[in-house]
Amino acid sequence: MQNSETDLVTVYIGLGSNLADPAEQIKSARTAITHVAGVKELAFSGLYHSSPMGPQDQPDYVNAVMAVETGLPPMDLLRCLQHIENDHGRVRKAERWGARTLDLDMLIYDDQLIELPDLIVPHPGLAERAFVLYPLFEIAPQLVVPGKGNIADLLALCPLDELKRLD
Ligand code: A4P
Ligand code: MG
Repeated sequence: MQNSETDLVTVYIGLGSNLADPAEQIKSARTAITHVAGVKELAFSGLYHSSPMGPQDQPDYVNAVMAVETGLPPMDLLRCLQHIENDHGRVRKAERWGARTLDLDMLIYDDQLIELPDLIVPHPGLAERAFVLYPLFEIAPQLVVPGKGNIADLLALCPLDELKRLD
């Protein structure tokens, strides 16, 4: 059982939405995550407007990144995030990278490298995605991404594209 302070780890979660009032979906997901037992918010980035990666016949996205502290093991936390996606009307379709009300990706879990059938951490697309790296850098400029290197170095290699921080 994980119940001592020494078992707490920092986890970074990527939030994305491009349907049904995306900014509200992100804010509501933030609240839902902070209500998960054993999860405490450490930081939350600004909201970022981004062009869709993948199929282009879908609305633009709103993205953000959140840091939390938790004692939950990785798979338990993933299941909690998937419940929150479902509660926000997430429908999983066959098309890869299609439109969604809410996507919650576990970007980083402590210093761990995880390769399970249902969970790969750090998230495989992290280093190539401006809509992940820029909000992540905003809340954790000194971060070292396990297996990938300093966030500042990763950012320097990733064009801003059409990413815009919303006020
Ligand atoms: N899974 C494995 N590793 C993880 C992880 N680290 N975090 C598994 C979360 N889930 C992880 O996810 C598919 C499976 O990935 C799950 O069963 C889980 O066990 P999903 O949420 O059902 O489907 P998905 O999100 O469509 O798949 P995928 O390939 O993970 O897509 P991404 O990478 O999440 O990208 N454009 C912009 N501008 N902004 C976006 O946020 N997001 C996507 C989705 C596409 N285009 C985008 C954005
Ligand atoms: Mg996903």
